[in-house]
Amino acid sequence: MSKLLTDTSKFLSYVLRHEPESIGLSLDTEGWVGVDALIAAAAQHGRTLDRPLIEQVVTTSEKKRFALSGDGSSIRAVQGHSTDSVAISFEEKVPPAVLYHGTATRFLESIRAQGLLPGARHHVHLSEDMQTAISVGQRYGKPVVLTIAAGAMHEQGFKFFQANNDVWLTALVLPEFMSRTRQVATSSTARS
Ligand code: HQG
Repeated sequence: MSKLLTDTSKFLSYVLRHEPESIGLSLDTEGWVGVDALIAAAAQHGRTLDRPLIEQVVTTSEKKRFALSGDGSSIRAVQGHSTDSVAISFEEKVPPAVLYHGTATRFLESIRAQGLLPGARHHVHLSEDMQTAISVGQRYGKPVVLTIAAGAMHEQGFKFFQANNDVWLTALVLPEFMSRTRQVATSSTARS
C-alpha cells in the first residue's frame, strides 16, 4: 500500500474512531459522518482528501476498517472506537466455541489478574484465526495468543457481537475463560 494510502487510513482511523472533534467533526451514534463534511473539516485542518482517495482507502483496507453507506454519502469506521460520541448497535451473535486474542507478553501478568479489559476502546477485540491474533499482539511487543472459551462465556450469559469486518467484540473476558496458546500458527492458517 502506498504511503499516501497508509497515512490517510491512519488519519481516518484517528478521526472516525477516536478524536473526531480534533477536526471539528461530529459523528452520529452509529459512527457515520458525511463524506463531504469529512473532506471539508479535514481541509480546514490542512489535510487534503478527496472522494477517490477515500474510496481507495475503504476498498484497499485488508482489515475492512471503514464502510461507505449504500449511496456513498457517508463513511464510518466499522469497529475499534474509543470516542464516547459513538455507540454502534452491533448485532448480537453466537460466537464459535473458541476465539483468539493477541497481546504482548508484558501484559500477561495484568491480564491474568484482571481479565481482558477493553482499555480505551468500547470492546475487547477477538479473532477467529490465530494468525490475525499474532499480528494484533505484535503491535505491542513479543506476541502471545490467548485462547478464549467464547462458547462457554456465551452459555454463561456474556454477549458477543461481530463487526462487519468479522472482528468479534465482547465487553470483557474473565481470567477463567482464557488460556495461553502454545500452538504456533502455520502458514496454512495464515491469512494471505
Ligand atoms: C491489552 C487493531 C493489561 C490488550 C487490531 C491489548 C484489533 C491489557 C491492549 C484492534 C488488559 C489494548 C484492537 C489488562 C487488555 N492488563 N493489558 N487487564 N486487558 N489488555 O489496541 O485488541 O489495525 O486497544 O491485550 O487488529 O490490541 O486498528 O486493542 O494488547 O482488531 O484496525 O491492552 O485494533 O485493528 O490495545 O486491538 P488495543 P487490541 P486496527
